[in-house]
Amino acid sequence: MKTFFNHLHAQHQGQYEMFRGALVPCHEVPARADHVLAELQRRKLGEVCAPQAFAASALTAIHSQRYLGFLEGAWSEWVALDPANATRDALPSVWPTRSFRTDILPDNFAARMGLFSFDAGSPLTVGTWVAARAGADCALSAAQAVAAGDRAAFVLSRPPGHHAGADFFGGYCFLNNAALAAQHLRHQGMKRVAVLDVDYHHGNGTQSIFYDRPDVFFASIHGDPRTEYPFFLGHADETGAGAGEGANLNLPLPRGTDYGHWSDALEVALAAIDRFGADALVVSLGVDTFGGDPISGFTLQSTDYLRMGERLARVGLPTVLVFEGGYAVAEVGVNAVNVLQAFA
Ligand code: Q9C
Ligand code: ZN
Repeated sequence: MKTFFNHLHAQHQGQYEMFRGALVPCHEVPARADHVLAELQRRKLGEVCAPQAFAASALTAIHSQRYLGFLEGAWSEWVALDPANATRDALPSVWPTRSFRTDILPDNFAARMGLFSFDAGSPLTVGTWVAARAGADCALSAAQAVAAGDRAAFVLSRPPGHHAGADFFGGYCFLNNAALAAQHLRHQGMKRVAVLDVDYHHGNGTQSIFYDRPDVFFASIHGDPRTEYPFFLGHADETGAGAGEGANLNLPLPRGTDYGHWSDALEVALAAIDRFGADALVVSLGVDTFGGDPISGFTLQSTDYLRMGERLARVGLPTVLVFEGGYAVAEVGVNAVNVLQAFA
């Protein structure tokens, strides 16, 4: 299995995120991807490939033009406000909630940060655009390889993507790599694509992007949003809208869930994907379901990721696996690569 990787991921290096009234060190750090790469190389699993450079039209297939324009220029705007900002991360602090207008783009930078985001935990830094853009190229390249006949491909990119919507960032995510891969598979002729999100957190961005579409099925197994981030989406009664009715499946589980119960939900998701009749599969592969994860609540063990990978391979579909969350930094390489090794 090819891995699409670009060293530019490390250009996205947030210093802090807002947590309980304080700025605390970021969980989503460059070392995460470096540990996965090191473990892949240690086990000699497949070839590590640089991505191809895709045109902007591949991004506008998923994200709005005004959001992409904002993201690309955001760092220069931030530094133009005050040269001292060059040493600080940009975080939003004001949002247009219910009753506010989102159709008028404010001139004020802080207002646009809020318009295009949903939390204060996702710092925008000097290298965020470059890293996210290279990560998107990795996702598109993996989809290209699978559309051309590869059995599977792995996207090893940062920042992660599944919380990012068509026109917003949040949850450490800026460009939705899984959605870009799914859309590219569609563009390359796959008629029906399923996205299976196994990250601990509900993939609200991916769900919202495909919610009214009948050609992309979204299934997610995650911590119940009643108690878990991102809180405001991911309930079991969200089944799709309009032409997409029936093409969305959420399987929320309580804190403390172990692999035995988690894998029961996996069987439910895979049965639905089978009924949907997908031609290809995109897996949002977060390993923050690990018992040792510092911000999550499931109790999967490292060997469980071998069982997960083996089961995903048995689906038998051409598959793009996209790295998402996983914050137990010392174990993230072993856990993610266990999935890939068992899959292969
Ligand atoms: N201080 C992904 O796994 N913050 N994103 C939780 C911890 C948000 C997770 C609070 C977690 C986002 C891709
Ligand atoms: Zn997560």
